[in-house]
Parts: sequence; structure tokens; C-alpha cells
Amino acid sequence: MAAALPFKAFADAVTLPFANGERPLVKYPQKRPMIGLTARPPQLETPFSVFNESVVTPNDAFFVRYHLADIPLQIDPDAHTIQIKGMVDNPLTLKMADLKRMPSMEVVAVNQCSGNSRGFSEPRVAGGQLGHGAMGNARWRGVPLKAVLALAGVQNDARQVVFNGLDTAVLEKTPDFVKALEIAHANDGEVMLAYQMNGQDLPMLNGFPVRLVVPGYYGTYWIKHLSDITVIGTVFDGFWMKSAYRIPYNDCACVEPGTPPKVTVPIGRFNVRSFITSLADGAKVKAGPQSLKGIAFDGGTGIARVDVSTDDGKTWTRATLGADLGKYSFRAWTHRVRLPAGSHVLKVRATSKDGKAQLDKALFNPSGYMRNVIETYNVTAA
Ligand SMILES: Nc1nc2c(c(=O)[nH]1)N[C@H]1C(S)=C(S)[C@@H](COP(=O)(O)O)O[C@H]1N2
Ligand SMILES: [Mo]
Repeated sequence: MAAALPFKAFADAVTLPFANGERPLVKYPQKRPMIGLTARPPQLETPFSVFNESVVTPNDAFFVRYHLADIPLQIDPDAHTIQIKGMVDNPLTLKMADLKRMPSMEVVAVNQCSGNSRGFSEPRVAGGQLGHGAMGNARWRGVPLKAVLALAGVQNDARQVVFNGLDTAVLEKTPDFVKALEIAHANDGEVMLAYQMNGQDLPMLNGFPVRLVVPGYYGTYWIKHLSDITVIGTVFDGFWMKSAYRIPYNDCACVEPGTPPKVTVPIGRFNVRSFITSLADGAKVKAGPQSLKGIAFDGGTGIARVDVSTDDGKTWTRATLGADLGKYSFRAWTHRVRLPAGSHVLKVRATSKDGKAQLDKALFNPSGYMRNVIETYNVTAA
């Protein structure tokens, strides 16, 4: 039995680098002190320095996002079941033991909230004012969804697969958090029912005992405490698909501020991003040679190159990529630069293997999703 009683202690505070960025550091079970966004339900952001410590994010520092206040605090894994129903020939009820008897697979994959970095949106938009810490990279182990669907026997006219977890709303009118994937995506062999994260049981707050892992896709699809899988013959029209987590339907997923998108679609894959992790915006460093270090990732083509500028984007030099943990993982990079005494504007730009590079200008959409502008770090060397 794992417990996640949401006690918290306002031991300390941090300030994210935008207006009203003051946040308490809070302590939850199985978690180190994390940046607290809301308490009910718990929403915890990873302190950014964690990404400099390791390419794989430790479980106790992995961010937490929930929508509904009534989250499970205690789950008996031996009693937990996953029902597979709807347009299937053999409706199934799987226990964790059944799942763990099936052939398992592993993937290192980034989970990132659609609203990661929303606090940097200009103009500001409504929603959780997150810094860059609503993302994490973990080694997930579980069973391909495809294998579970095959056991149940999906019928020919199936269109989507719908996922629900144990959390529920406190108020009846709040829609349950339910998400759907197209049947071909659900059957791609990569979407997974994961019961381990970095070699351990999932932390309670990250979906114990089993969650969906949808490599390359925003976290909204990664249903935690997974309990129901329903195959349907239509396009699912629940609130969290039909009304929320939608992006403008165009190449940039963006609009001019103040203009509502004409057509929207459910959010999908990550765009390409990169960060310097070895120093923060505003850092003071020793003048002379510097070893910069950071991470890059995209929605699943992999990182082709990372370039660094120390002159505000006028010139770029190529960084050295670290070990390749797979196309869905953070890719570490390092770069040696020389910073003479004075102020410097550092930038980092990743290009993915499909040739897409980060943008010079931040894209805007009314939900503050999918930020992937080239990040800037003002540094003083002395
Ligand atoms: N059951 C359940 N699963 C959920 C959610 C939720 O509210 N309830 N939120 C989703 C969203 S929007 C994100 S970003 C990820 C975050 O995963 P994490 O909390 O493990 O970091 O969980 C997803 N899965
Ligand atoms: Mo999210």
C-alpha cells in the first residue's frame, strides 16, 4: 500500500522569473521539496536545478499535475483493476499481477505538461503560471497498450480509445478527467501501460500503480491511476478533449494575441526545445573559460544538433551531444565557451531530426501551450 497524504510545510519559497512568480517550496510524500503551484489538487513543479543533476529526472523530483481535487491517496495495488470494454470482443478486467505477467517493454521518454513555461507567455494568459519545471524525463517500464487491446480483441469499426483514472471531481458538475487517442495511435506499439518509473513503482502522485505513457505527446494523455480503457466507434466528446487542451489548427499552433483561433484540434506532439541547465538567467560567473551544459528534446524524431550563441544570437557554434537514450528522451549537451569580463546574452537552439529548429520569436496561443522559443540567459562574467 502506498500513501500520499497531502501534508505540506511552507519551509521555504522560490521566485520564478516573471511577475507574481513567488511560490512556496512544499513537501509531499515520496517527493523532495518541490515548487508548489496549487495544493488542492497538488500541482508541483520541478526546481530547474534538478535538470542539471541528471538527464533522467529522479522520481522524487518529478513534477505533478492533477485537475480534480479528489485524488487517490491510498491504493491497494493487488485490488486495483483495469477494465477494457466498449467495442471489443472480449471485455477484460486486468489486475496488476495479470499485467506484470505480460511481456514488458521500456522507453526513456519526456513527460511535459502542455502548459509548461506558460508563465513566460507574452501577453500573459490564464492558467497555471508555470516556469520550465512542468516536464521530466524517466525510464518507463510497462506493457504496450497494443498487447492489451489485442487480448480484448478490438472490433473493426473502432475509432478511438478512451482512458480514465481513479481521480474524480469533488463537485458533480466538474467533468471527469478523461482523454482519448485515435485507434491507430493506441495500437502503435509505443503507447504503454507503465507500472515502473526509473526502476521503481510509480510514485503515488505520478499515477501509482499504473499510468498511460504516450511517448512524444503532451502529458495530458498520460492518464494516471489508469482504471478504464473504452474502445469507441466515434470521436470522444468529453470536456477535456472537446473544449480543453486544444491548439489552433495551423503549422505554428499560434494566433495573434487577441484573435481567437478559428479552428482548433486536440494538442498532440511536443515541438523541439532546449535549455541551458548549468546556469540560470541572471547568473554571475567567473570570467574566462566556461563549461556550459544543458538538455534538448522534441516530439520523437530525436535531436539532430544543438547550437549555442554567446552574442545574443549573432553567431552560433555547435555543442557536443551526450549519450543517446532514445528519440523520446532528453538529450544532454555540453559546450565550452569563453566569457570575457562583462555582460553576455547566451542562447541555445536545438534542431530535431525532422529539420525543425526552435523559433526566434515566441509563438502565442490563448492557452499558453507549446512554448519553444530560443531561451535567453543574461550572464555577467567577472
Ligand atoms: N488521472 C489523471 N491523470 C492525469 C491528469 C489528471 O488530472 N488525472 N493530468 C494529466 C496532465 S495534464 C499531465 S501534464 C500529466 C502529468 O503527469 P505527472 O503528474 O506524473 O507529472 O498527467 C496527466 N494525467
Ligand atoms: Mo498537463
